[in-house]
Amino acid sequence: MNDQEKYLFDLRGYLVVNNVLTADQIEDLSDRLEGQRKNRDSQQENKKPEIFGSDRTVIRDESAPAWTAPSLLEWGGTYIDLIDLPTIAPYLETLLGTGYRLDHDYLKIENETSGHTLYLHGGGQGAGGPRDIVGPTDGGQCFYRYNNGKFYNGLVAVAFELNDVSPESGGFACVPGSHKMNFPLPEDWRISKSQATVHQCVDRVTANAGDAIIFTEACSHGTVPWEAGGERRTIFYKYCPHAVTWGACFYNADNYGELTESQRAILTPPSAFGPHEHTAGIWKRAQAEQAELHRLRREVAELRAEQSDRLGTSADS
Ligand SMILES: O=C(O)CCC(=O)C(=O)O
Repeated sequence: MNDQEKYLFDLRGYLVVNNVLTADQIEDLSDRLEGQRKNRDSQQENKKPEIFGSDRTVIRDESAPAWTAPSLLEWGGTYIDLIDLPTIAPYLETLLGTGYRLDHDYLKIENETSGHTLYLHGGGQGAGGPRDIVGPTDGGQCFYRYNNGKFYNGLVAVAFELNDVSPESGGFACVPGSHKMNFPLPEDWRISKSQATVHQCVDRVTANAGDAIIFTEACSHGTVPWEAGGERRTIFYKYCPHAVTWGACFYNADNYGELTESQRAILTPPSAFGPHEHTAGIWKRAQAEQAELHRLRREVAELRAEQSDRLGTSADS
């Protein structure tokens, strides 16, 4: 992260980094997404807006273990590479310090039918509250500061764009500089149902396919309603300092195939120690317990099936 980028991030609370993804990576991410969309369309009504992955606040599948939730990481390929992308890692290390962790991930699609409303959230001191989707209280989760030559952020989002986004289309927007605000966002600027009513203090940020918008959740931000043809398909990976958590669930690194040591470290659940041998030992045990739970559930299901077959057979004879 060079000096100009540090200046801009401190000034505005966000940064656009061009060409962080190669053409091959964009293609792989798109292909895997479109495969999932086809699958989903055949399984259920075409729900709008389309959101994949999980912000890890709800459990939709009752058979899923409590502390892991669905994730884009299950799609494999480049979705795994995004955990620790060489073009992004130096920014995260500067903004979050060493030992940062991936907290949650999701992907959303905007188009003319997705019906989004700009709902500004986050913003300096005192974010949170019943009207702010960053959380029901300001638990200090939206912090931003620069002190003694270091950045401190409570959550840093990396938004990877799979399509070009022009200023008049819609997409990511924020109130630049609001990560340092001492006053709450004026309520009547928070919600805009069309582009015509978006307040002039809001920056609409443009980006091309393969670019990443890196922003601090402490900046008031949201999605400007999409008023153009085509689609915006954006992947969000959100990172915390190692001792912080936003999600109520964590990643089980055993669920996503072969990972590098560094990727596994970034998936470590939160603690003051970060990816340290003591915490690693504790989570290894939790992962073994989760594997055992899956095995036992399978065994019980098989025994129940055998029993009901036997009962069915003896009732017939
Ligand atoms: O659509 C966007 O880029 C904004 C997403 C957003 O509001 C968020 O990730 O909290």
